[in-house]
Formats: sequence, C-alpha cells, structure tokens
Amino acid sequence: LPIGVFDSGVGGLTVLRALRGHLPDERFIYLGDTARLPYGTKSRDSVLRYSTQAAEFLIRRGIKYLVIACNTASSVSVEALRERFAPVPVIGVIEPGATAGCAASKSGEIGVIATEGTVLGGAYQRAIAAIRPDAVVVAQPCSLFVSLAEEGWTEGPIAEAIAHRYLDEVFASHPAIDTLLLGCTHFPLLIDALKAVVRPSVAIVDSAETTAVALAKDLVARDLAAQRRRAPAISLMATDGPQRFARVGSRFLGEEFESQQ
Ligand code: DGN
Repeated sequence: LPIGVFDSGVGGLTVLRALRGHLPDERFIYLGDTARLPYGTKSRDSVLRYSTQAAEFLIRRGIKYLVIACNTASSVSVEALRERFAPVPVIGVIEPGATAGCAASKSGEIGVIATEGTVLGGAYQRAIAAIRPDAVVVAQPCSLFVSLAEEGWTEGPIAEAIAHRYLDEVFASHPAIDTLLLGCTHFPLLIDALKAVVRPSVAIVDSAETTAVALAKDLVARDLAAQRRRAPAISLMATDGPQRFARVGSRFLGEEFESQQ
C-alpha cells in the first residue's frame, strides 16, 4: 500500500519532496485540499473537520501510513486522527520539527515562524517545552510568506522587505536566538530571503527533512517499509483547481507533474 499525505494545498509538496528523497522505494498518494485553503487562518474546529475529511478520503483509498504534511493541520489534529483511524499510524510535522529545532540550538532560544493558526495554537511552543523545558521560544506569525511562496516571489527586495518587517523585531528583542524553525510548509521556498535577513550564525531548520527521517525509522520499526518500488510512485490530487495546483505545486515539489483530478 502507498503512504497517504495531505495538506491544505501545495505546501505539503515540500514535505512530499523530502519524503521521496528519504524513501525512494515507497509509493505516495497526495491530497491537496485546495478547495478549502488556507488552513492557516481558520479556526481549530474547521481545521480539525477538514483534516478528518482529507484523512478519510485517503484511508478509503487504502494507505499504510498517514502523513499530515501541514503544520496548521498537524498542530490541531495528530492525536484526533490517530485515535479515529487506528490502526493506521499517523505522523505530523510538528514533533519532528520541534526535535530538530531543539537539537540545532545551543543557546536554547528558538525562533518559530509559522501561520497565525499554528502560532496561536501553541503546538510548537508545547512540543519544544516537552523536549527542552528550559528553552525560550519566540513564535512569530508570518502569514504573508504563504502568498509570496505561491506567487513565486521568493527572493529579492519584496520578499526581503517583508522578512525584515516580520523578523527584525524578533531578533532585536531576543538577540540570543540561534535557531529559526520553519513551522510552515511554504517557508523552505523563502530560504534565500530569510538568509539575507537573519544573521549567518542562525541555523534555519525545516521540519520536512526531520519528518522524513522519523517516518523512515518508524516504517522499519513497524515492519511497513516497502521491499521494492512498484510504479507509479506518486499520485497527486487536489480538491479544486487541478491546473493551478499542478502549476504552483511544481515549484514546491521541485518537478513538473499533472494533477489526477
Ligand atoms: N500548509 C500550511 C502550513 O504548513 O501551515 C500553510 C498553508 C496554509 O494553509 N495557510
């Protein structure tokens, strides 16, 4: 069976890219809930309902593992989906991201940038506190980064000006921050603008990579890892606007693709 992956739209394709990199023998089925994006500014109840429906869709098609490739959805629905869809195992991106952020920080002061929903829900703050209770977490919503990434305006003066506007105050008020955790699937695309704005000594950590490593380990632990690849390796679907999903999404996945729906 394939691994099921869902996100509010194209953002989770950065996670799928990392998953494929680490798990080349696995098959994947990806659902982007483009009809209802963005999740980042919706209420917890709505995000939980959308996540449950997306998970149900994938589970009905038959999957061996569910990846919540969206920070906003992970921040509200990992436990609920685990309970509801057991025995299908479920992984989100928050815990692996928090683990990587804690490992990267020497000073214990960690900046987290995410959507408003993720920041206000406090899931990263809680996950980091559980691993490293002495950590100081400064969480900053950066909602405009989502639009910049989808527009393709990921570097240059516009992206940098917006990054300055969001981050200058964070780093001025907390100069000991040595790690910046990208708590949103879209933000890895803005890495150049972020590097231009933060001190070079600040480690920029992306939760997609650590999620892929954690998933690879757990597949082996549960004896679910694929023995060899069977084509087609990935199938991508969206709940609305398949052309836009494929056009915008190709930048996130790192290659051209066609949406199946
Ligand atoms: N995929 C969402 C996240 O990681 O928080 C970002 C997109 C959105 O729904 N705003």
